Amino acid sequence: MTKSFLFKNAKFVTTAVSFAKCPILKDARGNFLPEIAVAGRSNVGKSSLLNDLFKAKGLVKTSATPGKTQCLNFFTLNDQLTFVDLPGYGFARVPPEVRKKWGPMIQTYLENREPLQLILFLFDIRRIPNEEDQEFMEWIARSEKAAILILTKADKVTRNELAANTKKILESFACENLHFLHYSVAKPMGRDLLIKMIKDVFS
Ligand SMILES: Nc1nc2c(ncn2[C@@H]2O[C@H](COP(=O)(O)OP(=O)(O)OP(=O)(O)O)[C@@H](O)[C@H]2O)c(=O)[nH]1
Ligand SMILES: [Mg+2]
Repeated sequence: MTKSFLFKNAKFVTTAVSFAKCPILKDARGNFLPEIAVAGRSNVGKSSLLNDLFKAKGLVKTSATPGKTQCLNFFTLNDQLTFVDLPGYGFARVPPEVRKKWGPMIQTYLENREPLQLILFLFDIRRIPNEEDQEFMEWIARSEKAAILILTKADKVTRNELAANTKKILESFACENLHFLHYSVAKPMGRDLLIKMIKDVFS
């Protein structure tokens, strides 16, 4: 059966400070709502992408200062899907005791969260993956969930750079059959394609 998902009526549900505190979200029939996690380096544009996708300015807190999202923030869309805004990794200025908690929390979530069906891995189109990014990609692979690589801030590069950087990033991650797309909240770009790709995962 193909289910039609409506990309409207986004609601903030709760903030979880640990894996154990993640909410159980079910539909009227008692089935888990399919869950989509939004992951990636700090400041890559995770919260901005969610606001853009939801067409709900300000529902998800964004910031020019990296490290804004420090917990797992849960949102539902039309009471059909759950989206989770994950804390960003790789931000050096976060105190070590906080960083020590984040890594295991995100890893535990990705590998054990039952309703989780899709991981959106956001990566800045202007960067080349480093060791930390590769490690994160390995966590995603280990979770054995569907994943889409989203190359963000596409408005910040020229057309030529977009093509050249995309090639380098995909080569560096060396993941076969990895679905990817370009996204920009500023231009705007990628929203319709992302919605289509999400629907395809659940059809
Ligand atoms: N030019 C441009 N700027 C963007 C885009 N997406 C996000 N930004 C900016 O990037 C900064 C970080 O955005 P956030 O959405 O808060 O990033 P985040 O990944 O949620 O960051 P953390 O919560 O710290 O992990 C903000 O200043 C945004 O305005 C984009 O597509 N284009
Ligand atoms: Mg954020």
